[in-house]
Amino acid sequence: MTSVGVVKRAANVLELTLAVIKPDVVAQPLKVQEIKEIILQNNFYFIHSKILTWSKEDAGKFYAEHKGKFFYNRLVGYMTSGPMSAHILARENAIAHWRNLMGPTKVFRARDLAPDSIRARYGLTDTRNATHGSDSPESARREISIFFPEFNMDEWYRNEECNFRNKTCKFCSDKDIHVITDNDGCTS
Ligand code: 3AN
Repeated sequence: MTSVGVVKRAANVLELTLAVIKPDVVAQPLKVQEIKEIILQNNFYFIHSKILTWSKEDAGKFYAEHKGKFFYNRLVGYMTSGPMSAHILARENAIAHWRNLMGPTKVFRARDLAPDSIRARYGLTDTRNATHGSDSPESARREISIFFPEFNMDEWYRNEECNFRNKTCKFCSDKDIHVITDNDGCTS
């Protein structure tokens, strides 16, 4: 358990987003730890976490919208070069907040416009930009289903969302997820 893992209770419905720490960062465990600390300090809940390595087919499915662009082959090569750390995060306004923490897609733009952002601090180039985050509720649903096919988002909203919003949770660092530590307060 870590002390920054206790999340302030949220007033509004939690939103889910996909956060991915990309292969070159995962190869450096201290950097992964630092990024997770940033996520925890920003009051996100880790709902599910996994380490996984993509095949070229997996990358092609995920980045179908970029097929044909000049950076596509470089992007697929990079994203299949080693394990990634993937997380379903929950928070009020999770999608916008995580993208804001990451900063602009292009690392040099991030360094200029948002020097404290994750991509400015941990990114190397426009392709090797450290992290990924969904950009809309529709992308979050699609991307979470690709990374976590076993996760049922509708069921989570029906059965779990109110628990994470109303109960006390702690971050369990050995499993990389938040766990609920009390049994009262769930009103919906
Ligand atoms: P984001 O990840 O910020 O949503 P997208 O979806 O436009 O950005 O791009 C997906 C990924 O493609 C980026 N994370 C980055 O790795 C790569 N990429 C995007 N634009 C470029 C570019 N101009 N040059 C090289 N790689 C790029």
